[in-house]
Amino acid sequence: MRIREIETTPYEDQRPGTSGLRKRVATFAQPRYLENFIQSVLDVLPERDGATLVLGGDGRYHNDHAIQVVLKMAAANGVGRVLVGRGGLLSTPATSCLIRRHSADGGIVLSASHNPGGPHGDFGVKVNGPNGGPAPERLTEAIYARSRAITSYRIAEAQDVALDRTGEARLGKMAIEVVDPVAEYAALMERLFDFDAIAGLLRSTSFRMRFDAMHAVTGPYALEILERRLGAPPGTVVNGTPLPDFGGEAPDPNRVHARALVAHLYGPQAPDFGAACDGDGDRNMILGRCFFVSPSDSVALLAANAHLVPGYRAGLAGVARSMPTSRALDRVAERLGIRCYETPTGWKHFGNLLDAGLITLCGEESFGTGSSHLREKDGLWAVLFWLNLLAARCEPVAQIVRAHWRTFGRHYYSRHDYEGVEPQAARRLTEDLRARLGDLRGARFGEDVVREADDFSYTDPVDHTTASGQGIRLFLADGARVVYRLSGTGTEGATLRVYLERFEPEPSRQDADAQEALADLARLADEIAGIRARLGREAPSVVT
Ligand code: VG1
Ligand code: CO
Repeated sequence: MRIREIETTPYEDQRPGTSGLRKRVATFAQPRYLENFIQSVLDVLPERDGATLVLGGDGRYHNDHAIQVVLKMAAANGVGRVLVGRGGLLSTPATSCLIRRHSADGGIVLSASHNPGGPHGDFGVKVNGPNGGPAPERLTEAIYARSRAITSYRIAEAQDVALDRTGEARLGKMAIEVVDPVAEYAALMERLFDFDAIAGLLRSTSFRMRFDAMHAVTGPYALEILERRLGAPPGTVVNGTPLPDFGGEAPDPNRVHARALVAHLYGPQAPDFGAACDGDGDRNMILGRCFFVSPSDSVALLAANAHLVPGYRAGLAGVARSMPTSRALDRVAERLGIRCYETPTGWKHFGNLLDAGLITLCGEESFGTGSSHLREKDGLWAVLFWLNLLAARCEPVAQIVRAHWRTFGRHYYSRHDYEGVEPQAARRLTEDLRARLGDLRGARFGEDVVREADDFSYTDPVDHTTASGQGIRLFLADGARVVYRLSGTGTEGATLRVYLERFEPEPSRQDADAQEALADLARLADEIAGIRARLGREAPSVVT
């Protein structure tokens, strides 16, 4: 095998965001763009020579090409062994699972997650460490620094590796193992959940569900686990074949992008349970018949009911949520007598807490839920957790959630996204808020009083690294909260996220529509920050 060393010059824009490097396909398709980034990743791997890596992607456009580039570059850079998913496919959680089970040194997921795919869509590269989790900031910053100084990359001159069948192959000295993308992940799920009870539920005539894979990576996983192993009727999984453009939709499991599933769950033929996952399989949306479960409620409810699930019967060490996620989880933690950590947005911040055994369950408002079983959020895991609860409690989804609200109170919650806005205007909006924090404390707006205002910063209790500037928080005197934050995963313009939360302890007032219950708060958030005026938008582009 001949190794070529190819001269290159740096691209200036290869700083990973909240979750890897995400750009338009056209950006990734520029000469040497992907190669520069992959060489930078390989250069900062602590133990590159003879290392074992796990490699896969969500099947989006450019996946096939990029996976061959990564394999050839890994071989040229002395990597010892690569486990790659058959067909180049691996969900993000399955990658995490394989890294851990094979004690690999890290992994690479080719995905832009819930962002649209296809030739005009997005592509991305996520890098994971030896614990199976997203690379921590010091690693992504090292990759970025390297990408700005790069002068050459190494690549093997070789034929493409056949990935359509499981088995062993070689590229020079490097061993390649093409693995079934589903098998080890499915085995892990069988150890965590009561598959007999779930199978009983799915096979009974009185229960029906629909799982929407959104033409993305969870199709093969859901077909194997839900239909083959658990015996759900054929057709339970819809859109189960991964497509390079996800059928033209953003594979984002929320009420906007998973419209068809939502319409089905609210329609005349509505089944009892509905769920969807995102492009790379780490997000989940949970629906009951005519009922939407807010992700912030979902993680709180899983924590409160974890004792019903075999893998969590021993109890929870602690829990964690990202800062903008509602405080529903905090109330459950209080009741359970365990700690609830509050971290910045992005799964990488849960890694140390999980590794140190400080937490067992964690979640984000952005449809992400997970646990210590691996180091990524895990969409199908959340779906199976819910199915296990439904089997154990024999109650409809809506009834379970309402009972939870009665016990713990309801946190009305919504996120309003202003996507693709002018970056400078968005930056200025948050900078101005930051500059006004002192004035905002104690300020009165009509009936509302701002009790506290700050810019969230976090010190990791394990390695004591700090992350600052993680979002502007306004706490109102009546207990409501508004958070403003700029997205770190977009590829065009900037996205302002406004997170709204209001607590309602009184059961007779817990059944309102969330948008109605939060309308005043949304107006206040606009009034304080001047969103409409500054961004030139009348309304958010996505409401979840
Ligand atoms: C978004 C979400 C965040 C999530 C991240 C990656 O980040 O808000 O909670 O962890 O996406 O998810 P941001 O910076 O755009 O708000 V995934 O499924 O795209 O890996
Ligand atoms: Co994702």
